[in-house]
Amino acid sequence: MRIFSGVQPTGRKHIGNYIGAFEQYVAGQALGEAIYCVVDLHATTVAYDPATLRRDLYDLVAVLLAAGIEPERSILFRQSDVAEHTELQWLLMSATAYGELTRMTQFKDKSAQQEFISAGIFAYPVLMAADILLYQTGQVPVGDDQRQHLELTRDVAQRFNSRFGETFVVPEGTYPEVGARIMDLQNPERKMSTTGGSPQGTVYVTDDPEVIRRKFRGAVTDSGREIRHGADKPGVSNLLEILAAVRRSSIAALEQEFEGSGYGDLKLAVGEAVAAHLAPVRERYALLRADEQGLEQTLAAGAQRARAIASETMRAVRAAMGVGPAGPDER
Ligand code: AQP
Repeated sequence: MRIFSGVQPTGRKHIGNYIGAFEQYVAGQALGEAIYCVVDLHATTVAYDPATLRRDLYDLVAVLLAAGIEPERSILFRQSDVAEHTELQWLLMSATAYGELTRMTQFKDKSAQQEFISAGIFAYPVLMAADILLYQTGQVPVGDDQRQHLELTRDVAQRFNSRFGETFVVPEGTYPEVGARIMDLQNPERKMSTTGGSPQGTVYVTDDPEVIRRKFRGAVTDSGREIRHGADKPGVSNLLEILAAVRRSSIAALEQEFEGSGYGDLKLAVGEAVAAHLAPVRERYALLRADEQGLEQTLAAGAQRARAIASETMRAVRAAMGVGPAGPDER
């Protein structure tokens, strides 16, 4: 079983990324061959600063290692180090319908935030499909916001296989049972996000424990007093989801535990639990981040292993599509 997921080196990573994706990445290491990619080429599709991109990339690699990704067990690498990603993206463009890309909600949301809407942001889901299919991936651990992109990846793989012959494994998305969509603490109708969130409503993995407690104390809650999960209580539901994820307990058990308590008690408990959960990660992060050369070495070793798998897939893709010279067994 091969597991693959990608993460963008944009801005500071938040507890949505951590709970929705990184904790699944760590767990995935015990389930199969895990491959995790820092997708820097995706980050160039919107307005960005080149120097900041490099810094953000090291920040992210250090966060992933601090979270528990073990580079001896999994492959951790940078997307731009493996040229096969962009080659496969181009070839998959011919198996992707223009209409499919126009229906992507993330394209609509993100392009609405841009002054210059690049062709790159439109073709983003095809690069994501290439990232995944290049490694003959079985499972893709992601947050709920990636569901539509995952479905597109499956459609593209199936279309390619039926047009050119069985070439790709058709991957499944895996989503955490709780915490697949962590919401902004100040606006619980919107997902917690690097680019679209509010500063006080976004809890960063590397936030100081006191800052984490303060952000939870200030979380927006709902009308009424009852602590219960439900569509009419987006603020309380979000807090319950976060607490359930970090404590690894069920929402029902938490509803029972907080029966009769006030919203203030819940906010304090979640702030405390998240601060404690992230404290060791923050400590490991500080040590790892101080050694950029070490981070580069980890990425270089990962890229070498990733390339070996990617080049094999590309041989099969080129042969299936009749691109390049015929291989010895095709003549
Ligand atoms: N709020 C969230 N709840 C649960 N999971 C989330 N993810 C992102 N936000 C949430 C998951 O984190 C992984 C890495 O995401 P990414 O940074 O590569 O891409 P993203 O979705 O663009 O991240 P952001 O922070 O949401 O940035 P914006 O909104 O600026 O694009 C993915 O598996 C994602 O599902």
